[in-house]
Amino acid sequence: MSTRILNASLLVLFAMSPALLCPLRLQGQEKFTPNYDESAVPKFTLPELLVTKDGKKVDSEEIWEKVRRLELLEMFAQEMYGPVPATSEKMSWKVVEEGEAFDGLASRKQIEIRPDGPDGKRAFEMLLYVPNSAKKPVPVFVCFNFLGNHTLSEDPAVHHATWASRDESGNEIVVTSEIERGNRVRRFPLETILKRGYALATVHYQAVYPDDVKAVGAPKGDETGAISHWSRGYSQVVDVLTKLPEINAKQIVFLGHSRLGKTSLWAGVNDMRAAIVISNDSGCGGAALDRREYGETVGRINDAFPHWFCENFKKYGKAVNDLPFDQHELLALVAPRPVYVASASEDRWADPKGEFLALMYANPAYELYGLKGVQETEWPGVEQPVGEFNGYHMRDGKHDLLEYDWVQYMNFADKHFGRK
Ligand code: GTR
Repeated sequence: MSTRILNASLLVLFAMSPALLCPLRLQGQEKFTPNYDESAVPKFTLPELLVTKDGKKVDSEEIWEKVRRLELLEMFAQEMYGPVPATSEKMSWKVVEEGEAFDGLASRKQIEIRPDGPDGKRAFEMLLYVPNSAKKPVPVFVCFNFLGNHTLSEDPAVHHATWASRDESGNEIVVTSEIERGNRVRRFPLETILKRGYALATVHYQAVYPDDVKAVGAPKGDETGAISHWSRGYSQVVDVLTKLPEINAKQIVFLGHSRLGKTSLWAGVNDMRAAIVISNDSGCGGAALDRREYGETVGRINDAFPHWFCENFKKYGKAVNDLPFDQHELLALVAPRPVYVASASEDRWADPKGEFLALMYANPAYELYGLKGVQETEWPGVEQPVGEFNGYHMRDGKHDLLEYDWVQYMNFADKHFGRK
């Protein structure tokens, strides 16, 4: 194996900047101009959430769970994400470092996880902070990060991000991120989180599966795409967390931003151990309705990221109305567990209104359980969190995950976990 260092600016460009990327013409592809005109959103009819494929009405929890939920799960796996591979019983893990952090506010563990067992080649590190003063076991947010565990804070003990990948000739390489420590502090207000009694478990997403079509190739047919691989990473983390006595296995929250918001949703749909599922600015392929074609579209996302979804999804790029589902049905698959969707006012690329509408149209699945989803029928204004059982807010500003968002998520989790 050789070692290659990616320089910071390159990584930032490819991992972080939808606004920078969207006007670019992708090699060999038509130029994409996003629609930002609400009056140009095409008229569409959403597939019926509570009608089975053979036309039967879903009017009970039982028919939902035994028939409709399974149909939808299968369709999303086959036509969009590719199935999430099961975690392996052979998976092994060990604490490779532990200590105190943030002047005694938290205990830190760095845990090496080997998905294929102790002799397996692949490994990734989970960073876990647990608040010291909170009564154990504590609730936990699982939130993967983009640039490495060492970018969450200035904590000097956190290992630098490295991950296995392949170069253009297919040779295995180890990539080390040169991003400086603490670069992503704004996305993880750790002291706020820890002081409210929540633990945080995070993993650098590329350590789980490279976000690079040259390295991983594009999946064929209904083969597993990158979002499903990252989703399995969330479940692997849960496999470990549920064995730690300091963690409350019944209070695990899945959260992710952007492509990782698509991931936290799909991971939470597949893994019932997620007690609450939260999508932050997940947009196209996440919470936003596919059929609205506002901002990023199914066609554009498949062109730009051919490895994120399975190949079958590509056929809907020019025929979005042929999709046998829409994203409200993905959110409904979280039921009867609470789901929270958040947007940002300037994040038009992710279609904030389409994210809200999908949540609203997921309500009927919750109503089967006697639960009230969002009760607002109008898209709420900036920084007016809404919702009864489920939740939504639109933060003021750009595509990002910021303290304002975290505070809403903790308020929401407090409510559902019966915390003061
Ligand atoms: C963009 C992509 C979005 C979103 C974003 C991100 O380039 O178009 O769907 O996932 O990346 O993950 O930052």
